[in-house]
Amino acid sequence: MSGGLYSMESKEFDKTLDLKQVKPYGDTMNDGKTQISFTLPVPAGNEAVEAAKQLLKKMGFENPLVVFYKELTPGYTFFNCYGSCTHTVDFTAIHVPKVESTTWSMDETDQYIKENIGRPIVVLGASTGTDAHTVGIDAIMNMKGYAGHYGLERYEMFDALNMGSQVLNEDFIAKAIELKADALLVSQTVTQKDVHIKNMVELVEMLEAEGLRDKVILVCGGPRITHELAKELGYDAGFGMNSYADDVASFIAQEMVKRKKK
Ligand code: B12
Repeated sequence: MSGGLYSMESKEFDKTLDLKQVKPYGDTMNDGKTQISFTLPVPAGNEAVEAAKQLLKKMGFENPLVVFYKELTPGYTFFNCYGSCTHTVDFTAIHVPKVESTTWSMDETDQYIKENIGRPIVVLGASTGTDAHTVGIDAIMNMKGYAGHYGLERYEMFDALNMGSQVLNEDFIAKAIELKADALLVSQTVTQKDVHIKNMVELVEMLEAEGLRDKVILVCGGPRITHELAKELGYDAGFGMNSYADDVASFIAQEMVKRKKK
């Protein structure tokens, strides 16, 4: 739903909504009610509950409540809490860079490729570096797809190869050269110690060294990937959570045609 439509509907629903000062709500608009969970490295007990409440206050929550706690393992306690958020954000001032393409259905994209490119687009994907997570790249590429969206292998006009996980950048590039890939799809899930950034930058540098960077459409994705980060790192597009094969397929097809026209 677009921000504009959302604001109009919400304003009709509740006249006290001010999009310049938005905060969470649970029961009535602007009550700030928030659920939050975390683990503290302390044993369960009254002191632990008090520590959780004091932290909630420091986080800007009024009326902190611990509604559930459990010692997970000796010395580590998990908490479920509620509190009223005292902070607000200006929703009207938010601008998030997004991939600029129109998302079509599988049939529409296939038809567009037939009419404008005239051959299947070769796409190579992998979860690269040391990253062992495959579910994200499978969701985008596998025949059966994800959440009701068929993956690229299902498309008539995509030749898609999914190399799986823990694929080294050099092996990824070697396969891209062998297949004459038009587009490369990189999935990154682990972001600890910024390992995803190092890995993604290394790929760009290696592609540049091979003289390949401008010859391929380079796309990355993952739960903590944004389009803004992708562009910063030298990628053509970045897709985060709630993205599907339809989004990526449409982007690649439209981008290829755009480049052909240049
Ligand atoms: C399943 C899972 C695992 C499984 C993975 C099995 C497999 N075959 O993939 C196993 C148990 C092996 C595992 C291992 C580890 N995991 Co793990 N894992 C998860 C878990 C529970 C779910 C991830 C998932 O499958 N999501 C579902 C998919 C569909 O969502 P997605 O990946 O976001 O993909 C979507 C989008 O992001 C996007 N997308 C993704 N990739 C791409 C690529 C492109 C090109 C495009 C366009 C789009 C796109 O499209 C998808 C569909 O919408 C998450 C926690 C969570 N709930 O998210 C932790 C989590 C990701 N794991 C985590 C960690 C730390 C690890 C380990 C390092 C743990 C350890 N210390 O050993 C190891 C990894 C070791 C390694 N070398 O990588 C952390 C990562 C923290 C961080 N910020 O780095 C998480 C967040 C758990 C946590 N809260 O700590 N894990």
